[in-house]
Amino acid sequence: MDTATDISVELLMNSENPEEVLRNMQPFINLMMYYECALMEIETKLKVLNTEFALRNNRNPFESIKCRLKKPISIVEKMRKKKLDMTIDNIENNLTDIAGIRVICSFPEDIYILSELLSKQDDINVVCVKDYIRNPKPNGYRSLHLIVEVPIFLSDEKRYMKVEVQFRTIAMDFWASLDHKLKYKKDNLKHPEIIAQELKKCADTITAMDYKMQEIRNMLEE
Ligand code: 0O2
Repeated sequence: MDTATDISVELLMNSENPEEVLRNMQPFINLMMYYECALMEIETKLKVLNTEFALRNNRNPFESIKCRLKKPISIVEKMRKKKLDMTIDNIENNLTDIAGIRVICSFPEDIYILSELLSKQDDINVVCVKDYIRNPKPNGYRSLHLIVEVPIFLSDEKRYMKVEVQFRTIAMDFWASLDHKLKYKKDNLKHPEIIAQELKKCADTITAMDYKMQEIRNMLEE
C-alpha cells in the first residue's frame, strides 16, 4: 500500500527546505494515516465475518480482499476535476474513495450476505449504497459499492472515516479489470466501440454464469 509517508520522503529528498515541506505535508500525512487505520478496521471486520461464516457453513463468503489508499496524485486530479481547493477539509468532505476495499466473492448471494452483515454492525454508518449488480451500468459493469463510515480510536480522539467497499464476484472482477484497460487505452485504439460491444457481451455471459454457478452450489448444498 502507498502511504503518505512514502511521498514525503521523496519530496524531502528533492527539497531545499525539507523542514517546511514536512510542516506543510503533516496534515495530509495525518489524514492518510486516519484512512489507513479505517481500512484496517473494515478489513478486520470482514475477516472476522469470513472466519465465523466458514466455521458455521463450511465455506468462505469471500475469496480475497484488497485494500488500497488512493495515490496522492489521483487525489489531486480528482480535486481538480471537482474544481475544489486542495484543503484537508475539502478532501475529507468531498472524496469518498480515498480508502478503498475490494471484496471478491465466489457467488452473488454471498455479496449480499456479507454487505448486510457489515452494514448492520452498530459502529458502522452506511453513507451510500450503489448497487450496480441489480442495476448494472450500460457498459456491463457490475459490483456492489458501499460508502461506510467507521470509527477509528486514536490516543486522544475518536474519528469517523469514510471507506468505499466494493463487493464483486471473481467473474465481475475479471471483467472489470479488462474494462479498466479499455478506459485507459481508449484514445489509442482503432475501434474502441467494437471492444466495448464485445465487453458488454462478455458481461452478459458472465452474469448468466455467476447465477448458474450459484444455482449449482445451492443444489450441492441442499
Ligand atoms: P479507480 O482508478 O478504480 O479508483 P465518485 O468516485 O463517487 O466520484 P462515481 O463514478 O460516481 O464517482 O463512483 P462509482 O460509480 O461508485 O465508481 C467508483 C469506482 O467504481 C471507480 O473508481 C472504479 O473503481 C469502479 N467503477 C465504476 N464504474 C466502473 C466501470 O464502468 N468499469 C470499471 N472497470 N470500474 C468501474 P474510479 O475512481 O473511477 O477509478
